[in-house]
Amino acid sequence: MKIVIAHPNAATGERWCHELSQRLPQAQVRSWPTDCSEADYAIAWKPADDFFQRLRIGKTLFCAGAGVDHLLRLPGLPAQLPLVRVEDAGMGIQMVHYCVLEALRVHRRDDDYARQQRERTWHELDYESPAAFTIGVFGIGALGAQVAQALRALGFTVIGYSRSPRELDGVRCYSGDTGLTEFLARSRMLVLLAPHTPDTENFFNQRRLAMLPNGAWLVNAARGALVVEQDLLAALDCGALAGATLDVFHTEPLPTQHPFWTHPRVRVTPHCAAATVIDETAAQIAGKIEQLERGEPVSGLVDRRRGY
Ligand code: NDP
Ligand code: OXD
Repeated sequence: MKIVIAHPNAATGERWCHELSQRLPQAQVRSWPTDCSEADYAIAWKPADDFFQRLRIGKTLFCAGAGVDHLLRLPGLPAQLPLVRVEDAGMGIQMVHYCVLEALRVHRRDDDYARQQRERTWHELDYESPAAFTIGVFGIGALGAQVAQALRALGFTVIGYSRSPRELDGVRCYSGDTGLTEFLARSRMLVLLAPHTPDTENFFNQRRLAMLPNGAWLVNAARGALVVEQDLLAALDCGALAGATLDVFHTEPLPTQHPFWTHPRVRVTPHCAAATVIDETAAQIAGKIEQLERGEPVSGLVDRRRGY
C-alpha cells in the first residue's frame, strides 16, 4: 500500500511519515514531493496547485485538518475521489480553551481592568451573572458542540446554530432563517465554528452583523471567509460591536498593513486556535485506512455538495 503525505512544511511532512509508518508498517509512506506519481491514499494540507495533476490517488484523500475548503478549491480534485476530514483528534480541547479564554476575558471585562490598571484606577466594575450572558455558537459539529458544552459548564447560557436541526444537552439549538434571527439577536458573544462553504462565504455581512445585540463580541475561529472584513471593521468603528477576536482571515498570514493588526477592539491570533495534533490524527487516519482496507465505511466523509 502506498501513502503520500503532502504538507507545506517539510519537517512536519517527515513527522507525519514517521507517525504513519509506525502505525501501518506494511505501507510505503512518502513525503511529497516524491518521485511517485501514484498512491493508494494521500494525506494533504494545503498542497501545491498542481498536486492532483502530479499524483493519481487510487482510493481516498485525507485532509490533515478539519476544514477541507482548501482542498475543494484546488484544481483537478477528481470528482469521485472520496475525501475524509479530521474529526476532533485533539483539536476539540484546544478550541474549547481558545473560546473559553475569550468568553472569560469578555465576560469578566479583562480589557476594562487592564485599562484601569494602566490608569492606576481602583474601581470595581459591575458583575453580571454568566447565565445572563448568552453565547451563540454558530456551527455545533465536532468542535462547536464541545465548545458549547464547556461554556455551559461555566454557567453561561449557550445557544447553537447549525445547517440542519440538532439537539445538544442544555443548549437551545436553532436552524433555518427564522431560527437565525432569534439566534443572532440573543448572542452577546458569537463564536463562529462553521466550515467555509458556498453557503457560509461572506455570511456575516453588514446586515447579519447588525442582527447581533448592540455591544456584542465576535469570535471567529472558523475561517476568515465567513466574515466580510470591511463590514466587521465598520461595525467595530461605530461601536455596534464591542470587539472581535480573530484567529482566521481572508488572507493568511494577515498582511502587515491590515487594519485588524492595530485596531483597538480587535484581538488577532495567527490561526492557532486548534492545531492538528499529528500523533492523534495519524492514529485516527491509520485506523480509517485499516477500516477501508477491510471494506468498511468510515466517518468524516466529506459531502461535496454541502462543501464540508
Ligand atoms: P463539523 O463539520 O463537525 O461541524 C460543522 C458545523 O457547522 C455543523 O454543525 C454544521 O451544521 C455547521 N454548518 C455547516 N454549514 C452551515 C451553514 N451554512 N449554516 C450554519 N451552520 C452550518 O466541523 P468541525 O466542528 O470539525 O470544524 C468546524 C470548522 O472549524 C472547520 O471547518 C474549520 O474551518 C474550522 N477550524 C478552525 C481551526 C482553527 O485553528 N482556527 C482548527 C480546526 C477547525 P450541521 O450540524 O447541520 O451539519
Ligand atoms: C483545520 C485548521 O481546519 O487547522 O484543521 O484550520
